[in-house]
Amino acid sequence: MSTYTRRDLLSSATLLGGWLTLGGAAAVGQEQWHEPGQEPGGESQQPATPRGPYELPDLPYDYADLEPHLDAQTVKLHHDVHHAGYVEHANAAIAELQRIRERGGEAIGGVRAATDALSFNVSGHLLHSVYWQNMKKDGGGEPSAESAIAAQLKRDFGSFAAFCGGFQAASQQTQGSGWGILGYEPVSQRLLVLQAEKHNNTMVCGVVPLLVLDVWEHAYYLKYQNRRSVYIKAFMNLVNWENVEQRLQLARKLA
Ligand code: MN3
Repeated sequence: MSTYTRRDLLSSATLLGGWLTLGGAAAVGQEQWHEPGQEPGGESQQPATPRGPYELPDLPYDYADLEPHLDAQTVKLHHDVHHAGYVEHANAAIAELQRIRERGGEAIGGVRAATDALSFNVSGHLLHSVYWQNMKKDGGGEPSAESAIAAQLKRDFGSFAAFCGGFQAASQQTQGSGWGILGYEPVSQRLLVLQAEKHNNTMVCGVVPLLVLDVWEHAYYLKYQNRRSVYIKAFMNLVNWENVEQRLQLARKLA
């Protein structure tokens, strides 16, 4: 971390979909507040809705650009409704924890519930932010032979094909709703293929996600119904390997 300046960290925020900006949650406690339908100084008894620190990122393409692999309706609902919900609830959890602290932390049960909501919703927001950037129109194939990600996939998994097999199997076999994840583990400086159940369970602490595959049913059911394996194969045709390469280059600076 010594060579990784705060400016690097901040400039990488967009690329990493916010994953590395947790330390930058200096924003926590500095939230800007607004109360829908209420003028400043009003007397609503409803809790204020926090505007931040998390925000829904724009998609880096149009809804229909990922067809035929992902249909426009799925992408629109997934981003505009599901991802937006995680952002809203992540901000609400931050706000609730702030309120508990201001009350002196006496509501211990409230801390438990708000911290659980924080883990689930912040993880959901960050993973979706990476997921959108991991895809592009006319993606797929293999990473450039000269890229660092190509070399490290071969070093850590034996071959690109072996990585693909493991990544797709992890995604396919994720129990219930969750994610298949290719991540960089900074202590061993190795790539790992992981599963996340829901958004936050069974993850390895400190792993930086480089390539993530949402296998919640909302990610594919409209087009693929119960055929998760077909969706997974379709996703591989969308992978933006240049984005994965950029994430690896930044993650290596954490070692
Ligand atoms: Mn999702």
